[in-house]
Amino acid sequence: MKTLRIAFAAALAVTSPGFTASVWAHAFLDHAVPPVGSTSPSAPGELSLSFSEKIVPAFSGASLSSAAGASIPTGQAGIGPSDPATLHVALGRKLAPGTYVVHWHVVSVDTHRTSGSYKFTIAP
Ligand SMILES: [Cu+2]
Repeated sequence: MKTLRIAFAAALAVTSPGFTASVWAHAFLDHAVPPVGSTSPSAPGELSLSFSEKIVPAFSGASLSSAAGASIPTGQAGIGPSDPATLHVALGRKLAPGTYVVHWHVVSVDTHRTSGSYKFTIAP
């Protein structure tokens, strides 16, 4: 009986810290400009995506499409020198009113890959 209890405690000690570390280390989208799900009267000059962890720019990027799925050309995604957790994507020309979808994929500095998408709308 005593042996069993010790084995159980040892298993808990091994698995719990590892599980916590892997959950906390991934980069998830924290906030964006234009904001996730927002409707804005003016077209943005760039997209800005701020993540929960520092990201590796060489393996991170974002693309833009219309709500119908048509690809919209953008500039190269990059990070600024002052904030390695924020991805900036320049927009070449002014976006027409409508709903847009941003697809992002990033690799955080711990080498884990995450991706996602969100919408924003420019009001007519
Ligand atoms: Cu991670």
